Amino acid sequence: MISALFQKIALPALAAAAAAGGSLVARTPAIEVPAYDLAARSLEASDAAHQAERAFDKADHNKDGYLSADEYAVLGIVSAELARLNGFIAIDTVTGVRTVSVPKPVTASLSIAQKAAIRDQARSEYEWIAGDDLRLTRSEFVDSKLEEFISIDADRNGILTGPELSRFAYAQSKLAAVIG
Ligand SMILES: [Ca+2]
Ligand SMILES: [Ca+2]
Repeated sequence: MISALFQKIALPALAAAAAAGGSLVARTPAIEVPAYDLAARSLEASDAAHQAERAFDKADHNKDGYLSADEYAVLGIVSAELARLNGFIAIDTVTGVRTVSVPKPVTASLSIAQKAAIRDQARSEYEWIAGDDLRLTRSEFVDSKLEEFISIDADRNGILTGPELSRFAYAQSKLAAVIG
């Protein structure tokens, strides 16, 4: 009698558990592992170039193969907003997305004045990177990021680690225009 009652209760419960387990498995394929769970330990120049290519493609909104001054400025503002919100920079490396934390993360969004400061900074960077024709190509953009990589690689070993990594992430965040 008791065992019959137990079976009546247990079987639906088991079925429910099996269904839940089944759906859990179905909902967590490897591809859905959070992309931002891996902190970078080091970055190579090829990673910086890979990240730059991805960033360029996202920033080139009208897909004409160039970044306009506006597209470049929007990239800076979006980068700063994301860095403030997340407290890290996501870097699209050769082996996948890695994160590097950035200082003073704040959840509030940027003020109009802060966006203007980032835009001003972006304008002077843009003129420098794009050159006299004021057309910023993909290779100019990637080269500028590689130059940045080299300038940040203080010990000249071709790899960014520790404080170099932090400086690289901070440079990508564009927060220097608002934090200093
Ligand atoms: Ca464009
Ligand atoms: Ca180094």
